[in-house]
Amino acid sequence: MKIALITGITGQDGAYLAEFLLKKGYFVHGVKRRSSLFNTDRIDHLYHDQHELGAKFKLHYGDLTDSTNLIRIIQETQPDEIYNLAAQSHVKVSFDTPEYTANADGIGTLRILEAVRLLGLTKKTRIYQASTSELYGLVQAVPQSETTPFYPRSPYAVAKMYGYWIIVNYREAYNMYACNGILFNHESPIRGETFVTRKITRAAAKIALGLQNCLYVGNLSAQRDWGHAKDYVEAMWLMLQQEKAEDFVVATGITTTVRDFIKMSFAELGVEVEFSGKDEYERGVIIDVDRDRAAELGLNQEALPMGQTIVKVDPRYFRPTDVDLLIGDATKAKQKLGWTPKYDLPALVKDMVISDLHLVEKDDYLQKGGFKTLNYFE
Ligand code: NDP
Ligand code: GDR
Repeated sequence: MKIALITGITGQDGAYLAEFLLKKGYFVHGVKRRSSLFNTDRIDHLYHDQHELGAKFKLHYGDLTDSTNLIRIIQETQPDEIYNLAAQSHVKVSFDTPEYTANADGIGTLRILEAVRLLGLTKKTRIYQASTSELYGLVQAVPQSETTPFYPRSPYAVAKMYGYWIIVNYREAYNMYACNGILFNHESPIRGETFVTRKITRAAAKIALGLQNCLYVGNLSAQRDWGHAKDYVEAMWLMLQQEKAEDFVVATGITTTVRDFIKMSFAELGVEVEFSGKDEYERGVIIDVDRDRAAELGLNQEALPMGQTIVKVDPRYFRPTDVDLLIGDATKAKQKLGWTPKYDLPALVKDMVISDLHLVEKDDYLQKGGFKTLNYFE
């Protein structure tokens, strides 16, 4: 039985990858951080009591900033494959916590490589590094491929740049099977709520149900190549099954603005939004409602008056330096790995919006039923 170790198992990709590998018959070990509340929501369905016979999923407390802990976990688990997905992964937050981000995302990658090397596992253990399209940063050329120069535009991207090159260096210096997946943005119903797609789909669901008035966002003109996380974890696995370790771009090849993602999300709920104005004065207004679609979804149509402003720009969400345009060329992954995505953008948007609609409805139901504490002192 193959053994995998996933760092960042409690995150979006960690959860999908863990399920994917368990289905392939792997024993999956995961590194989770200690937190004051349970942080395993995304993987609870995979967990079985360790006393049960045949449990093939085990979690270990750990942190990428603690090398002794990583050495111990890797020694104990003796993995055939390590997927290094753990990171402070929010670009905007990296401007607020640049040193921590460098430590976890940059040096954290080095710690994994050194642990494998010091433990004498360089021949046995293959390593996947979660590299990112943020490395391309300031546009040099499009579409971006494995040969496009990097120009990182945030502390996050600079930290990931260190991670990228230290993987290449250890591959060349110690002949390790270590590779970078340069993944473009990938989303899903379990995407973190502060990334723009999930923020939009959650807000669209709440606004359509009359539970929120307006969605506040930053740069509406940023363009991203958005795919589905389910498709992308398969590419990670494929990268570790090759004869030779190489780096691959994983992307859909289609780019869309944040503005259009918003329009598509509301359209899924039967709400047509039109934008007008410029920069921080840009607004999104309801110009039509497909009453049949709204009724089909059981939406409160009173909550959707024509002409209501439901999207506004708040400059607080602007970044000191942003990445304007990402569009990936995944030809190499398609040819060498045989990878093709199953989801296109409309299917991704639908998956996220409908899932959020159900989640928001459930939450509202619990709140109205008094099952959610609103104030501790009342
Ligand atoms: P998430 O933010 O959803 O998950 C990040 C994971 O890393 C969480 O499990 C988090 O734990 C864990 N983590 C954070 N800091 C540490 C630390 N110091 N030590 C140990 N664990 C830590 O990210 P995604 O799943 O979206 O992304 C996975 C990886 O892929 C990340 O490295 C990200 O930078 C990279 N990436 C993501 C892309 C995307 O579009 N999703 C695209 C390209 C690259 P906790 O739950 O406790 O917070
Ligand atoms: P990104 O994702 O920075 O590409 O990093 P995010 O969804 O945060 O931003 C995408 C673009 O949308 C613009 N934007 C906003 N972003 C957020 N979060 N909130 C807003 O309100 C908002 N309004 C506009 C941003 O300025 C940006 O241009 C993600 C992460 O998963 C990284 O870990 C990963 O490496 C890259 O994708 C590829």
